[in-house]
Amino acid sequence: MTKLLEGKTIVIMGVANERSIAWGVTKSLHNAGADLIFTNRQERSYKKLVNLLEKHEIEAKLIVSCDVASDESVQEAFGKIKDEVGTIHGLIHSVAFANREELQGEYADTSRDGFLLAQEISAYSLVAVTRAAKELMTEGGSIVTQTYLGSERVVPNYNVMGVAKASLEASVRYLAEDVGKYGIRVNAVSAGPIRTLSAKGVSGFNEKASIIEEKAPLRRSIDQDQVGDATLFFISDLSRGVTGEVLHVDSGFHIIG
Ligand code: NDP
Ligand code: KAL
Repeated sequence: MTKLLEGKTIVIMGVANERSIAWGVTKSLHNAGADLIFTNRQERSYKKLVNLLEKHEIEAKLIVSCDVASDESVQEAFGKIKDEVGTIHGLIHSVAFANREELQGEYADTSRDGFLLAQEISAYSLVAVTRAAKELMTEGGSIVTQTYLGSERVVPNYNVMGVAKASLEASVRYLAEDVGKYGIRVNAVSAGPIRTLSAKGVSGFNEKASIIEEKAPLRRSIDQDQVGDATLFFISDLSRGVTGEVLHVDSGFHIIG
């Protein structure tokens, strides 16, 4: 039997290390037979990725550097992908950033620069990469981003990132309308708390993670593999009738009042 993503080429943005959600996605897409292209920002992430790929015997089609804060960097990265690979069928956007000092205390204290930075890296970046990727999706495609419940509810400490995720989810809907006519779908996975490098050192994480085990319908924590498989669903044709959607992969926590 042919695999779900046999013959499909997918770009994955946001592997920092083995704990990254994007690494969970990598394993799911690789097991489904996809060819993978990666983008990193930091040299440290590049080195971690190369080691991980070697350890798991996964061969990347290409690894390019991409800082989503820069239009030139995005253009250069997707230009390189176009020149060296050509057509792509999917894109995983698993990138977010806010200054640590904005992820505590009151949201009302958010600085103008901190607000703009969180929006730029965590929300506008999806717009920029969708625009670049759609040129390479000549056979249609699927774009998936990663979001969190703090966009819909006030979650202590998530603050400026909650507002950026609200913007990201609204962008998913507007982008879905724009690119739907080219056979391209845009969706988001809203994951429950997962201990990753980003989550490290920000206060409030432990509390949110333990509430899931107590209160979520499934009474168990969320892991990268669950998010990887939900992302695989969005990337594959199994979800061909779905676009502009936000799917919660959070043991059902979001339904609890
Ligand atoms: P990681 O720290 O593993 O990944 C974050 C990634 O963002 C890193 O790979 C980092 O790249 C990248 N990044 C940050 N700034 C830039 C930039 N300017 N240009 C390009 N890449 C950049 O954390 P997660 O896996 O947790 O985060 C991935 C996504 O999942 C984020 O959108 C996050 O908000 C979301 N999410 C996470 C949850 C969790 O509980 N962990 C829950 C719900 C959603 P580099 O290392 O090279 O700097
Ligand atoms: C309520 C929760 C607890 C945590 C609060 C805020 C989490 C914000 C996520 C945001 C992406 C974190 C950062 O931007 C961290 C950054 O300031 C410092 N870290 C880094 O620079 C590292 C080295 C790099 C790799 O990180 C990035 N991002 O580039 C939310 C929890 C329960 C769920 C989470 C963690 C959601 C989420 O969006 O990640």
